[in-house]
Amino acid sequence: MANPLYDTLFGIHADKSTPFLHLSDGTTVTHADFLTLAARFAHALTNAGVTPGDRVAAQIEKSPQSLALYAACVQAGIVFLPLNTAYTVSELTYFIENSGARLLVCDVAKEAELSPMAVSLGTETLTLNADGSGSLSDRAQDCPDSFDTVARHSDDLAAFLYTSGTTGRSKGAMLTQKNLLSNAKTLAAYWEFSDADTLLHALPIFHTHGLFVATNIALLSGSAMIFLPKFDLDAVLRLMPQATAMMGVPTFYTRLLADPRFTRELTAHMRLFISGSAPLLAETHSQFEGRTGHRILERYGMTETNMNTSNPYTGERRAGTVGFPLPGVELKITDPSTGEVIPDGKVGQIEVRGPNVFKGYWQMPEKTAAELRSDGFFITGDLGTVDDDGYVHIVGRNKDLIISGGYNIYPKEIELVLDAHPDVLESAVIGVPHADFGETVVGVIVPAPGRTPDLEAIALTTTTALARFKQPRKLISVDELPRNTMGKVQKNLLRDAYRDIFAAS
Ligand code: MCA
Ligand code: AMP
Repeated sequence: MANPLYDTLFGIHADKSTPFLHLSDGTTVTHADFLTLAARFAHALTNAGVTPGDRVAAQIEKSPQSLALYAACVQAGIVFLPLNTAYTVSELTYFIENSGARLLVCDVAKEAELSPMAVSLGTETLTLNADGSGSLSDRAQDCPDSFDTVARHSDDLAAFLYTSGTTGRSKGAMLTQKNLLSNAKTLAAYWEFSDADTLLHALPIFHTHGLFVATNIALLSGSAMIFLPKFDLDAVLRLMPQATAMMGVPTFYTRLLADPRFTRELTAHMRLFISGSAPLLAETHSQFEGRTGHRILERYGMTETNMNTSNPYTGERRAGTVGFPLPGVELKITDPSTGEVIPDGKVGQIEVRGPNVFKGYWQMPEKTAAELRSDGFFITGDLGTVDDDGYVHIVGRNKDLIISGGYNIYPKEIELVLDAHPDVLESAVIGVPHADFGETVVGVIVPAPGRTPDLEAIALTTTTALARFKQPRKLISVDELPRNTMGKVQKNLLRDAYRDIFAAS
């Protein structure tokens, strides 16, 4: 038995001295070098007692080594669990405990605060730093440079990605080898990636977009990547002339457009710009075309499903739409209350089915059953419509979600933290328009009876509980929250009331 994901993405490059990662210091990691690194890591993981099916959690900076840890996990049949580097100890504790991770890999700078928590949960800790050093690398150094790939079935788990929920509890989305591989194959073909491409990679690699969409496609098609530690405008502008394609969240494109150095000449040789993870404003789409002559290709996906729809590579890339269902993906628009299909042109909830759709939420059968129908359709929580030409439009969300700079933020999680403060009776967290991040977080609180809330002190409590990107950028105190006759908080009224407070940021 083989290991389809490893064989198809990584194994095909064995012994090839072709360039894989171009780094910002001018050096290049070849495919062969990368696979050697991955094989040594696979030995180090196995020597540490990690066995196939175990979870390895990683909160590490983006580097060739951190990407090699992903490859090592795939090769050794280990479930890879990447975590946002912004998460706090409190958030990490939940992920480690819930996933039952066997091993946590973190930066040495975080080891002192994370290790006691990991020990208490029976999880070993190793370190991997941004420069590639650390105890994992030390252990890998003398290991053999090849590793016997562990056989896996296409339905075996390859990765866990945690996604928050409307109840405030994060859920581990279980992604199989087939989920990842089928989507990579579809996208690489749909977007015509080849070994002639160089992908400008400035996304983080702890989410679907940067890890699976970008990296898996590059691996599958033999493309090289300009592998930047993060989105750094100067570096992106400097290195774009060496790239043929770029993937980004809308913030990447608005930041580029705000810089006069971003010109038609700079992008003349580029083949493709792709946007996703958050809505791309039609205005950004047309400004981009006006400046560069390129039409950004927008696509739509989720952690649970990988990519579902895409505008066409050849054919009209229609602004304000997310294109057509990808080959092999079925999409229907249903009535949220009955689940019945509703006619084209009408707005309803988007449901999708295909080999891309995940296996369920880790140890949460009720939540899985609530969102993944027994016939395989996944209820995305997005509201949309399909126009006469078949283009899918996302018009809203049936879930309480804020997307800031491409990161998903579930208000409930923040409301639970605010509500726990003694000065707070209740709270409502909303997303308001923000020029850079698309949306940003505002917390509206009602003081507890007889208390005068100290907003700065309340804000401080969010800093230990929540990653920086989730922390409200503004707290507002009101006498009461607007409610409908059913007693439900009317967040739309709050959004309307505060929609301009960050408009010019
Ligand atoms: C950083 N900060 C943020 C965000 N990022 N705050 C809100 N939202 C954010 N996204 C904080 C920093 O901690 C800092 O806090 C302050 O904002 C300013 O930081 P800045 O230097 O401007 O930020 P940055 O480092 O340049 O990052 C912005 C970014 C980054 C480049 C937009 O967030 C990013 O790379 N986003 C991509 C996310 C992504 O890959 N999403 C895909 C998810 P302080 O106040 O302390 O200074 S996968 C997905 O959604 C699905 C499957 C899909 O369809 O793809
Ligand atoms: P995540 O939970 O990080 O996987 O984010 C998935 C959510 O991001 C989707 O359910 C959508 O609400 C949103 N999303 C992703 N791509 C797009 C897009 N191109 N346009 C609008 N929303 C998007």
